[in-house]
Amino acid sequence: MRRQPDHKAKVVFMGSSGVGKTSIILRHNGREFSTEVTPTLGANFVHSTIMTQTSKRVELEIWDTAGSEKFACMMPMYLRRSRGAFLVFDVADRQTFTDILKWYGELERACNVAELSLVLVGNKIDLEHRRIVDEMEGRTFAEERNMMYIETSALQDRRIGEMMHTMANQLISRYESRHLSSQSKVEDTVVMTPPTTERENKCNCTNNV
Ligand SMILES: Nc1nc2c(ncn2[C@@H]2O[C@H](COP(=O)(O)OP(=O)(O)O)[C@@H](O)[C@H]2O)c(=O)[nH]1
Ligand SMILES: [Mg+2]
Repeated sequence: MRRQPDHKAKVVFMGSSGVGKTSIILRHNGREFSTEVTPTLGANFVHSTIMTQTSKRVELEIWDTAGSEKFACMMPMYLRRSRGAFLVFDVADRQTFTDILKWYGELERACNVAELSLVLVGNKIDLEHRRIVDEMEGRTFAEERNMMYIETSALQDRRIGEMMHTMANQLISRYESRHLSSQSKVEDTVVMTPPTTERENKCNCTNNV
């Protein structure tokens, strides 16, 4: 019989359009890299079970924005009940790094950031010759906001697994410290919202990217 997860958590991807969020998720999901990524995954989330360094099974419900990063009004709904967030920028595009402040602000508006596991992700490190944001700058920014930091390449499949493990390790240690005295094993059951259709995703607010 399949072992039940020790912990389940919703995690979201945030970051400006084009930084590689969908590519990272597809890569993690075992798909080949494609230069022509459709803006949606067909569904808004995928499930992935990660074994942590303490041999705990953490089931992640990984949400892609499905294009909704273009609409500020989608964010509160998207972030609802999330336990963790990956904030992604493109190391070869400074504007996407500057935009991280805006995404962080969205998180602060919608959630209690102190309770979230946050990972800042500098993607596209294969574009080393075009790199604008160096590792030290990214790392310092992350440390100042209590986030972990990792650099990845979805194109070359570099450190994608490690970024998921970083998140899972952080989630389980937070979960265990919250429930130190409790007997319950799986508490944060995620409400499975059916995927929204493209049409339902449209809203009337201004495009914020
Ligand atoms: N060179 C390079 N290109 C990437 C990488 N990740 C994604 N891309 C490309 O960047 C573009 C945008 O990717 P996408 O996953 O749609 O970004 P999203 O809008 O953040 O979901 C696509 O053309 C991808 O092929 C990477 O690690 N390196
Ligand atoms: Mg996308």
